Amino acid sequence: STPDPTVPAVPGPFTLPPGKVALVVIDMQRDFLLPGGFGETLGNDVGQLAAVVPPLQRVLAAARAAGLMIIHTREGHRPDLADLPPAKHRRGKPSLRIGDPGPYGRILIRGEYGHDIIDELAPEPGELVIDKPGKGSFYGTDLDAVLTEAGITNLIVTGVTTEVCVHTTVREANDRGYEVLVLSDCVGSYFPEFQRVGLDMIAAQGGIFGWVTDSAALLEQLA
Ligand code: TIU
Repeated sequence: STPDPTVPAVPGPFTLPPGKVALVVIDMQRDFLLPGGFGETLGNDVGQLAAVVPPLQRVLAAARAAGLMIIHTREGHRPDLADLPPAKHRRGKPSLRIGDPGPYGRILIRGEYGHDIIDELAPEPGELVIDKPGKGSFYGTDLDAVLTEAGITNLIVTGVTTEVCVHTTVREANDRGYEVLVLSDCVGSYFPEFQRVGLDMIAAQGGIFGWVTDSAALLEQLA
């Protein structure tokens, strides 16, 4: 049998076992990416995240063509806020809080326009959308059960933001035994220094949480 394909990465080649790889696209929601959404109400420059969209569109198209399992996540809460911990509701000094009416509907509430994924990366029929109440994609969701049932062992992780929902998800996945590859140009942070250090932290110590490469390296293997 031929060896499984690999992608050049840091700290070493990342294996793509056929049928066992899923692409995870984290929280590419209007509330995080568009002016006036939750990300901006937290005081962030949402323009920092825009560069992620074109390479992520290319990766999504290639993953679809290669037949990879594709999972989108969305951070958000029930309209009655029953799943919103008061500590999360209170946190920070945002100009608008979760559940408040904003320019794209109620901030980070399921079913609202701003809570949904940007048009450029809209899920296609058959792709899984995981709604999550926290920063990690495993906490309070059935993601682990879904991946286990599908026989997925390796995750390619993309989305926003690098040091918050991406990092939390990568750490959760690593502790659950998944091999995780993060695409440096397909994850984004409001803070350039967090982007750099966040990526370094994943691959340091021989890959303490996982591997890091860029979209071009992956696309060569998926083509
Ligand atoms: N604030 C911030 O950087 N991120 C979040 O609140 N959620 C995600 O990262 N998705």
